[in-house]
Amino acid sequence: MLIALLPGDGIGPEVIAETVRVLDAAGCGLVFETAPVGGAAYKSTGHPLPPATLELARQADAILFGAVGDPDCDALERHLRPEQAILGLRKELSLFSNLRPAKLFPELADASALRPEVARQIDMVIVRELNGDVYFGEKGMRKTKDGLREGYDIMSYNESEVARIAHSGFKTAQARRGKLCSVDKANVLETSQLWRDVVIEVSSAYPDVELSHMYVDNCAMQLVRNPGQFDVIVTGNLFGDILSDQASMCVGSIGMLPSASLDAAGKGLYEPIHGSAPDIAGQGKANPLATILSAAMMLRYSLDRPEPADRIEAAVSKALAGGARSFDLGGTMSTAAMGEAVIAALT
Ligand code: GGG
Repeated sequence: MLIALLPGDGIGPEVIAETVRVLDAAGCGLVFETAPVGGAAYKSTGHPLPPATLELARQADAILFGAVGDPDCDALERHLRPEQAILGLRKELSLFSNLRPAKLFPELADASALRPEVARQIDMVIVRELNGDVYFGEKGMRKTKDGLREGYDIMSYNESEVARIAHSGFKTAQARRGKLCSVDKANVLETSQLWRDVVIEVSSAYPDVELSHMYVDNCAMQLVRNPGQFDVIVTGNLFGDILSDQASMCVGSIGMLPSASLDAAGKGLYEPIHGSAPDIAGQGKANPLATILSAAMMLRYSLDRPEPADRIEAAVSKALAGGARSFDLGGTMSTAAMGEAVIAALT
């Protein structure tokens, strides 16, 4: 099985290195081929997503991605910025369904931003749409009639884009506790009104799933007030981006949340939800667990290898129970020491 390794920028290479060590130690027998992406790729090739990197991603059985984002590139035109690499990969490969599980490891109840008894209730998946919304709508800068600069990003969804992510949400809920909450802003946004209408239409194919709707502002509040009410949340690109960062702090740290970005056939890109964290890059302070857990999702969803996926997840749990704590979790262990702790816990 060929894995395209795209470490990217900042802490990306550090968390990817530990993840490869864990996959090797778990005896997964994977073949890795590395390619530049993001700011690193811009600096070496002049493009954040070079054609050779995209081709490798197409050919591979799965993609393991670190993070992109580099302050050196802040002044570049938007199409050359590092973040365009991940948006380009998602769009080019039709990776429209982003699964972001948020579940508290019981050992991390004290690291949560919530009271431990509330944090312990969290066990949800956020299903974020990845190919539409303001990220991909027409955007630009213009002058108003009064001569003021005005930026704009068009938010748009068509019904087929909403229907396919709705199916992902319903199927994810069917495989779990059977509850789907669709999150929108239908009281204000036309895109959200369409979103709600289409989700309701799709729901007739899933009579076994209990569907509810929630405005995104209420959802942000409910995530800290009563997160145990959520099983699966399905939402758009922008809302999902924000809500999943919020959910990550409810389970201890943004360094803990993995993700899978899937196409209709199950091909996937796997990445931590965190970015490149340039403030701690190169210091060995990054938490590699979100990437290691993303690799476990890769084994399960794209490579049909549930056994090593289970073992890696169990090893993360055991390492945490044994006291492994990186800086974001209130500890002092380095990125490499965290990887080592997971390897030592593999059975
Ligand atoms: N590993 C996630 C990452 O690199 N995030 C940086 C980023 O630009 N993300 C945009 C997004 O998730 O929509």
